[in-house]
Amino acid sequence: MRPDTLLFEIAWEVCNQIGGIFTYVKSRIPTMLDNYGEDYMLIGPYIPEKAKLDFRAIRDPEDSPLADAIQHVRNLGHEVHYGYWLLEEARPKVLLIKPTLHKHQSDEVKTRLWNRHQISSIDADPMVDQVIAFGEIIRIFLTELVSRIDINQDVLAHYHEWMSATSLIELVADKVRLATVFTTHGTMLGRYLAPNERQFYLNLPTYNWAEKAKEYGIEGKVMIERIAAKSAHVFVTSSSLIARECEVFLDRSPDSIIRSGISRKPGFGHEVFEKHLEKRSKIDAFVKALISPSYHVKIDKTLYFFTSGRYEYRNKGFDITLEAIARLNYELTRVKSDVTVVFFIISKQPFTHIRPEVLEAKQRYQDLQKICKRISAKLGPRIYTNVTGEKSLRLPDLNELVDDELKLTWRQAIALFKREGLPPVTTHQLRQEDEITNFLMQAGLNNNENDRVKVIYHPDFIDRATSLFSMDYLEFVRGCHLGVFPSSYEPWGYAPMETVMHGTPVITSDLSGFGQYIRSALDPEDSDEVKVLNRRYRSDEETIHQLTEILRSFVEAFDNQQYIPRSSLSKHLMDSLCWTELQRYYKEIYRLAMIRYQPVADLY
Ligand code: 1S3
Repeated sequence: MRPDTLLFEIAWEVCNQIGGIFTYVKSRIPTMLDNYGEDYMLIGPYIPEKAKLDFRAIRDPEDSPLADAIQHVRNLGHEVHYGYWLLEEARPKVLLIKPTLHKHQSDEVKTRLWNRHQISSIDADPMVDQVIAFGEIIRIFLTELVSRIDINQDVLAHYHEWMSATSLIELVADKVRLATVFTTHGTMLGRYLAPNERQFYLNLPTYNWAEKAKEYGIEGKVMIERIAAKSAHVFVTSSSLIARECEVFLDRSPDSIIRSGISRKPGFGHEVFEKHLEKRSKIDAFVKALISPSYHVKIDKTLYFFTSGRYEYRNKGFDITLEAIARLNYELTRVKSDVTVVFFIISKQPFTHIRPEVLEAKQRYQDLQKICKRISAKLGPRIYTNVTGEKSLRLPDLNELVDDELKLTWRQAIALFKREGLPPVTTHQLRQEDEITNFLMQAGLNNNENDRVKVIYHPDFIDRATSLFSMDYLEFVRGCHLGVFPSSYEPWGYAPMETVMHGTPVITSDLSGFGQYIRSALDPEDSDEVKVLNRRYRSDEETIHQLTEILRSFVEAFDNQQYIPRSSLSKHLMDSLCWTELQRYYKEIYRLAMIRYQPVADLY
């Protein structure tokens, strides 16, 4: 690949967090900038409420093919924003495109997609309409850009998942002068069939993709995915699990399987433990604020478990996890354990606002802390004067040392802090009940004082700017004791990988790409840090049983030894999961894409 090749990375989750593709793209950016610098740019959808958090518009570049191409798209009436994606690690350039078209334009594009590629969008859902609009505007932009740049400058477009890919199909069909790579992070049919069909993996070779796409009403999406996979100069996925689906559902084996990574190594040994203690104290504060207005909770006998990810109830194993924690609660209550487990569920579901009782509890807890600080500030000098004065060596009566005003403020703060009801289970007001709340209700997991497992369902991703925990997601992960991810469909699995790499032990499954990789790299039977559940040949009931047992023995080990393990993967294993190490595979596939797109004559 020539050094000045322009590289576009195109994904629906650029500046738009929905699931793991966001983490993938975001974490790879520092390495991409190190390698491609100013020639690297991302393209994503413009979603105003998300863009306002981490996008900053800047003036268009002057007198350049890029500026002309952006202007061309705007002249056609499309809304395009050029600026920086404001990440902690880096600030890459991004182009955000409002994914809408006028009705007549949309009809025209849909007709073209049907005539040229048999992509059906009759009765398309609003998501498909947006995807088609997004793709059309990218097509116009890249066509224009390529026509304006020097003939000797190469362009490569790396697309992720079907939502980004209609322009790939069109640009290749139009023979526009650019190389394309398509990465699929799962397949549409896999996502739909895995949770609904019995023995999905066993029956995989027997499925007829067209019949199944029709049965599940996802023909348009599947066709976009299939044609993108077939059209791309290079086709990639992240695990052998998905590679097999690609053969059956997309009729193309990936050219390459590249595991996913993280941007930098999160540290070793005591550093990991110190960070855990620091972050844990913030979670302690949140839990005390939420629970102690209702009843006392012994923080030094409390463990924090969590699960997180895209809201796919069965695929991400939320169903198995909830059943296991309900059984764990039953078991711990039966043996009258004095350990409390607080179980956090972090996902994204439509909500209207953070529940006022959660914000109030946080505020009142902070007020109490301030009063405590005022009391100790006053007490300190008074105790000192008292013991150095004439009554020296006598223990002072602390009550006498606090004045009435402070006592009153304290009593009032306590009265306000206490509440009648139980601690809230859900931190945000959901627009409607979902499978998680229904399960919790039905299982009676409502944060009763006697329950040994308390649940906090946080239906929003954790982001530093808006975080109820006063930290970002990875800091929260560091503060917890265990991550639980028994997925039944998990192409790779960022959540378990990031968790264990940040020092928190994790449970994953043999149906996740990461779980399979870790099994090949270390023996999970002997490992405290990663447990890999056997889901592939087991029933749900067997998996729930196995998971409950692992959770129970984790609690037991903590109760017996008061020891909270932190994980420390070997340096070699950590390195193998860092983008700096994995980048060489991308260099190879980019090179392959350039070779394939050039007419053979051009190579000589
Ligand atoms: C996908 O995101 P998801 O949460 O929808 O892509 C991720 C990055 O490759 C992957 O880790 C995850 O398993 C997939 O499911």
